[in-house]
Amino acid sequence: MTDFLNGQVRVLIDDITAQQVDAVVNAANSTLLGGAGVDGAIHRAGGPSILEECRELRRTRYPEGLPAGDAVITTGGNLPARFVIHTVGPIYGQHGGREAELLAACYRHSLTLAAERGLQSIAFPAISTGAYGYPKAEAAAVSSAAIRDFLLPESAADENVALHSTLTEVRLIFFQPRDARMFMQYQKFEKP
Ligand code: AR6
Repeated sequence: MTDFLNGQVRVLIDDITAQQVDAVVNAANSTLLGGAGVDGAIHRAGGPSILEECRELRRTRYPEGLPAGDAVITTGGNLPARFVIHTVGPIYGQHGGREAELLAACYRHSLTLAAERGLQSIAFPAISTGAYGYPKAEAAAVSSAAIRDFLLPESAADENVALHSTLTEVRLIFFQPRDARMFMQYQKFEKP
């Protein structure tokens, strides 16, 4: 079983840069100027127009860098995806216990940006679980709960509820089969 929330969420083993969706999410850093892992792969495959927009965002809106938990949207450049949503995950152990809150905010803010643009499909990598050291089991629980709270109509207290209608597909992309299996084991799409 790799589908959750009535098929709105799908878990896949694949490369984030190959996703044919409206937006792919980048596991960026605060500089927005690129790095390794997902970030490097997205900029390599997407070409220079993404970096140009990132530089402009730094110049205009985020001279100090994009804070952890926030998200911004740029063109998808040469990627199959039309847009890239750049979010900065928490570095595990460096936010005084606010890591889970910040990781959830990455997912919520990325989904909000997609919904505000009227996008239908979005693909996420496992944010913070590489260079940023977030334990994969914990990240599975936090990220799935954040996606669930955004997509489920029961979370009507959420101020973004009116925007949810456009998003019909959320893909969660894992590079390694064992990471996908770990995610499946620890996900919390069902409300406790
Ligand atoms: N497709 C899907 N998943 C991938 C891919 C890919 N092409 N490449 C790696 N992963 P990371 P972070 C998985 O390190 O932990 C960068 O330097 C990988 O196995 O990309 O948020 C940035 O500039 C891991 O499970 O992101 C930042 O400085 C997950 O994606 C910093 O790393 C995330 O790994 C961000 O670290």
